[in-house]
Amino acid sequence: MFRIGLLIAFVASISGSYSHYVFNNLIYNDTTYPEWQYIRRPWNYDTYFPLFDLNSTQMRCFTASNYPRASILPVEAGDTVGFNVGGRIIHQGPLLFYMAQAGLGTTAATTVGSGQSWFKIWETQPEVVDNELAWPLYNLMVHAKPLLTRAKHLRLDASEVFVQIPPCLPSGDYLLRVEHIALHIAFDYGQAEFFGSCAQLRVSGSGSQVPSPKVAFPGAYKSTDPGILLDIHDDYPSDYEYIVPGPAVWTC
Ligand SMILES: *[C@@H]1O[C@H](CO)[C@@H](O)[C@H](O)[C@H]1NC(C)=O
Ligand SMILES: *[C@@H]1O[C@H](CO)[C@@H](O)[C@H](O)[C@H]1NC(C)=O
Ligand SMILES: [Cu+2]
Repeated sequence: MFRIGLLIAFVASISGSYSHYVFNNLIYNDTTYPEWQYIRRPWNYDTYFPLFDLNSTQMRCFTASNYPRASILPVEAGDTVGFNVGGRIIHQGPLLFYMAQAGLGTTAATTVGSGQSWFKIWETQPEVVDNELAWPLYNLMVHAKPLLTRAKHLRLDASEVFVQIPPCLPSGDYLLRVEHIALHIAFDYGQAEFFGSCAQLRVSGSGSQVPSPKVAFPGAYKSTDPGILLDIHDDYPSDYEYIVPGPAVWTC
């Protein structure tokens, strides 16, 4: 009885909102702004529940249709912008950042991010730890053995994540999309978990390079992508090259 009680408590804690995460505060110039001031409130802001449907238009900014209007933060190309993480990034998987310029006649507050408009500006690579894939950013390991041997992936860390706005980015209004893909049960088809949100930025600067390649959400990912359908707990050689989902990173 005691063991069963423990197991249920543990499973409840990994499936509840307590253990998941959202990106809720923008951080800029050492200031952490209020929740959803410059970030579009995502559909799971109160549940922290993961999105599984990579075919959904929610893959753009993770919003529900009724999110409150957010403001636009002025930044300079080359500046570093961060997101505070509500909860903690506890699952293993890549952290990615994308941007999309606001469509013609729209602003960062009104653009929907449709079409081939998204380019990737950052992605994290795993390392092989104990023959499994592990993302070093989240590096305080919680060992839950022997209750769930597969729970080795549970790690606590990463309460803030940061990215540099490319210095050569042309000025204009942009969405900055942060995404974390949790892969701890991705060996089951369709079980990769997607978390993310979009900040609304007005970028100034004198950059003139054209970002590429650009992809659409949904469309950028497939359920069978080698970086989405895989067992990260498999037996990997130390030189294993993980293929990060989505396009190549655009660099200046
Ligand atoms: C951020 O810091 C820079 C440099 O100190 C300053 O020029 C800019 O006005 C600040 N912007 C905001 C929104 O705080
Ligand atoms: C996404 O759509 C494709 C094509 O219809 C389908 O094969 C796949 O199972 C879908 N993925 C999910 C997670 O629903
Ligand atoms: Cu999860």
